[in-house]
Amino acid sequence: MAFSKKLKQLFSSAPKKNKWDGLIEAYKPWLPVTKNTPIITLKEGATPLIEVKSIANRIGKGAKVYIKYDGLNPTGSFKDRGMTMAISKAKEAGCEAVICASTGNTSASAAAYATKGGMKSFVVIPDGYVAQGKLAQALVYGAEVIAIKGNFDKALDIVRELSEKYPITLVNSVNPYRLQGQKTAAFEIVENLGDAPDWLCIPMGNAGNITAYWMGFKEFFHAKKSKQLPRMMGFQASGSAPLVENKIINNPETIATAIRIGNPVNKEKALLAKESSNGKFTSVTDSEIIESYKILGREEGIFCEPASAASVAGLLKVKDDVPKNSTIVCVLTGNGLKDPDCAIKNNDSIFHTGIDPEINSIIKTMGF
Ligand code: AN7
Repeated sequence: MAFSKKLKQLFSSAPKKNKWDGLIEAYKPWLPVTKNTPIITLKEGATPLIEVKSIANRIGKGAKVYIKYDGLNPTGSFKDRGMTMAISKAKEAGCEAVICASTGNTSASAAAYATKGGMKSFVVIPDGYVAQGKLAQALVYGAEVIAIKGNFDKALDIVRELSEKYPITLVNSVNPYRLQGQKTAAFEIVENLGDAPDWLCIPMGNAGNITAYWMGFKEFFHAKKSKQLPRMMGFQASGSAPLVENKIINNPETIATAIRIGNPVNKEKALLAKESSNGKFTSVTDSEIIESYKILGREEGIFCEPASAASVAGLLKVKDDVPKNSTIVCVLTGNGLKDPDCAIKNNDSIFHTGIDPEINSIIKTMGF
């Protein structure tokens, strides 16, 4: 057989990967888009659901635990799900510039999608409290970065007022299209598991994501795509837990800078999600967050940012409440690469430095 014919055969029998054109294409009937909406996408969504036995073993009772690894979105966080919608709708409305306040991930995502859509982006961040990776992203994606001497809550107050007075679209989660896009993560979980889980564990900052997940689970339940609804288990860092303590926190503090938020804008909606799902909000300490962060890295090969590890830390904290044979999904909202400083400071691995570049000294270092 001629070589070229063989080659042709080989290619035609190669398995074809399913085509994925982003979550708006995938879930169009469920989203507020029309044929006139220009779809601005970086092919976000379709993130993996990974079983994590090391967490299940710590719970026992036949629990099955999965990670929804949303840190694998194009800019490394779940924000891309909401941003593809917010930016597409802003483009449809003829908007030329967008603005957001951010603890980091929203700014990275807004910058990337605005650029993809040919729009300008301004991001207002708390000076000194945004992880390096996120700041790097906003700058590389071409945002204009404004770091203020104040926290996220202050930044959000400012951008809300600004967007009311000037022709610039606000893309924080007060923008309803954001939550519409984010609800698709719940759709994916139901499709992967064949039903909704018993529990959904999720970190909360501004509480937009928990609101979006609840919306997604309800929509699929009412469309009979799932037989049940999950209990919504929300977790906050203990130094920054306005939803657990039921009061505004004026000076929120936590190692999980992504959720360093003292006055969540989606508070009412999140409380409704908790009440209607028979859920529970609990706080976890920074050391509990770091403990889970390390377990995920060392025992599962999953690197998330500290805010994301709050969902797993929370699950382990309330593990005595887990009913027998439960299916639980923990959402890991952001990629570990976002916050390299935290990673370098918080691990139990061996790191030899200043070693002579000779085989003998390396062998000695290795303990042989
Ligand atoms: C990794 O980027 O608020 O409860 O400005 O980055 O929907 O606010 C980030 C929030 C969880 C909390 N995990 O989500 C921002 C911002 C990570 C995050 C949250 C955030 P919400």
